[in-house]
Amino acid sequence: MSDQSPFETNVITLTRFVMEMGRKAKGTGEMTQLLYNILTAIKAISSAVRKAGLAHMYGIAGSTNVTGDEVKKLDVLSNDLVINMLSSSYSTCVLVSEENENAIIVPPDLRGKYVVCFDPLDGSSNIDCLAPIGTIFALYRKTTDTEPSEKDALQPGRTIVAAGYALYGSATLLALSTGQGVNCFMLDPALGEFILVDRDVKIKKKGKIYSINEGYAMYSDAALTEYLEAKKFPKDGSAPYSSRYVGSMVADIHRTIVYGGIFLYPANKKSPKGKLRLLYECNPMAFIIEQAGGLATTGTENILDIQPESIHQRVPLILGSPDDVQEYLSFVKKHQK
Ligand code: AMP
Ligand code: P6P
Repeated sequence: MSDQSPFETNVITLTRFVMEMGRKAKGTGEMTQLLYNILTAIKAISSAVRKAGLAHMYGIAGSTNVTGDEVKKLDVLSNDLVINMLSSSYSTCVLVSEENENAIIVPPDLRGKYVVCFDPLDGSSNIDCLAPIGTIFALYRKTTDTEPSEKDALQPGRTIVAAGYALYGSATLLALSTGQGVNCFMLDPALGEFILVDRDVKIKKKGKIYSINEGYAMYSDAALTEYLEAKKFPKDGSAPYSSRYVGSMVADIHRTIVYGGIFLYPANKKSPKGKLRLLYECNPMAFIIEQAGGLATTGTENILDIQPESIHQRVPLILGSPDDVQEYLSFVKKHQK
């Protein structure tokens, strides 16, 4: 049920929401400023995503538009937007982006206390077919007093202080958690503001949808094969689950939060460590799912408990409604040697 009509005179914008949370926290204002700057980048990405076709921002970097200007590929543009907004917020010191091989160390005169790991445009392989894509981010506090380095980003997801994702779908949605639950905001293009639409979102205890790329069935282990068989041919007389897979993590996980069910990108013979990245895909999503009452696991340990070893490390990811994830884990347990 929507919380706000866009025509109300007392809408709760994300700017207002973040400011109120900041006042309550009695902080220095650094996190508030950081969140504001992330939101500005997301609004700019949303605008670019919606104009990409007109401005020829699809396709290969280095193409030019009708006026002969160099246009950047959407994911390059998104990455530049996030890096520039984060670096200029006076609240960050180390940035880790899916697009950059090495961590970005913020110049000393611009530094603050936060480490931010982000995927500026996840699912970019779906851009040209207009499938939903997203931006994912996680904020950590720098815990060392040494010169900022890549090592400051190697923190378990349990230490996340804020995480969120933007979904550029039929509308632009932002889901944000700073550790007190998950709140969802919809971008009102007329206002240029995100409006609170769902407070303290909670995932269903059990859903009826599984989400996995079944094209990899030949690479799956016995536990996964048996689990999926049980979803398709239930032996207890219940209806089989529906299968939904967009192939864009933010879209598949947001649907899982809204409708319930399970999203799986497990390890398999093709990707022995899974495909999804720990620092800027799995950790932020696991933080949000746990804040919404769900579970997120590799199949053998909670995602948020993993001690990262490298900034682009891949891990298996199974997350969603607690009963669904626990049921999957029961199949893993059954097949453990
Ligand atoms: P700061 O001094 O602004 O970096 O804030 C210190 C701590 O207070 C942060 O790490 C958060 O845990 C909390 N905090 C500050 N501002 C906010 C905010 N806008 N929303 C939620 N938590 C906040
Ligand atoms: P596959 C998109 O490329 C992405 O990184 C995630 O957004 C998505 O969940 C996954 O890869 C899809 O991978 O192997 O099913 O195409």
